[in-house]
Amino acid sequence: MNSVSPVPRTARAYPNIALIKYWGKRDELLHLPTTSSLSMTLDIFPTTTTVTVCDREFDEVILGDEPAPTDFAGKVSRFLDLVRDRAHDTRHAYVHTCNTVPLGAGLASSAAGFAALTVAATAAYGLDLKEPALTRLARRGSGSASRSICGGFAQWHRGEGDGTAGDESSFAETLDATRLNVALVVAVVSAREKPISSRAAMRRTMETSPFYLPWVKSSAEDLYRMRKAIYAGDLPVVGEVAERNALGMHATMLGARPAVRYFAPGSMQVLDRVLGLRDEGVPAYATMDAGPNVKVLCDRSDSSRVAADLAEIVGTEQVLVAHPGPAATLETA
Ligand code: 2P0
Repeated sequence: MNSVSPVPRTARAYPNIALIKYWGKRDELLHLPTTSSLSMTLDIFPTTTTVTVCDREFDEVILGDEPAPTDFAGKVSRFLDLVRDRAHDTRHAYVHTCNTVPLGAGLASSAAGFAALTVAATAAYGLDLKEPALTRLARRGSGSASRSICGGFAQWHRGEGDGTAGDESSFAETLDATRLNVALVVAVVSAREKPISSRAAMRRTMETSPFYLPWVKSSAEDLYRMRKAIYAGDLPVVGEVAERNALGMHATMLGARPAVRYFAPGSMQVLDRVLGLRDEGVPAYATMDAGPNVKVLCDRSDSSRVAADLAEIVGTEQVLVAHPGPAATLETA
């Protein structure tokens, strides 16, 4: 048993949007992905989480001002078991988490949530983990959380092999993107609840879609081109590769049985507008995740123009502008 004093430890982390997507696991327990992915951490809607180790019989999880729903609390508790195991400490914890993502904004809160929990919980249990180890642990909560440990642009490596070898080699790291000066404009098309969770949808896609393996193969080529373009500050290549990688991921879902379709009529309208912007000489590129909302990558200097155009389709209130944001951080005790 560790003799850590029950000091509350607080961490903050931000959502990320993948430009090369994660869609499918080769190991469901260790959350080892089929492909490497690449993302931008945002500067909006952080999750702030405080973990206090204490002598109580159960973990207590508070979400905002209320006790967390049972399934949410269960996920947090199972994640804390991984931390306790590493810290050789069996004590339970009080967890308070505040998530600022507006309901239905289409910015998955699980990435920021598990990244903040990873940083706060490891500190609370007295573990001193460096960034690669934090990203590997965050991955066990939610795959995409590994990328929210890093600031700016990050690559989550699929890793090689299975079991321990896979676990040790599947981590995220920050990429040099100093030559890119971008914004991500989010068009909230619908606040409707997802028809199917991304975890279930990616499993079904892998198991039933004939388009899945070709996408996995092309994703490796996309990643190679994207990394070079990010380093060179080449927005048109970054954007074109991001757009085709995302549309390819959605194509794999449309081939699943039964099909998984996250597109809504408004998504198509926004995608059309993005093509229109390009025709008008504005480099703007779309990406979509497990929902109908569309995120548009553009130069920072074009973000007002892009936001105004998208507001004509979805309404001003439904447009958010984000930029590359910070890594997950621990508040000083
Ligand atoms: C991504 N998504 O790369 C992809 C694109 C959604 C579409 O990561 O099962 O919540 O917890 O590892 O990380 C959403 O999946 O899934 C996701 P789990 P996660 O951002």
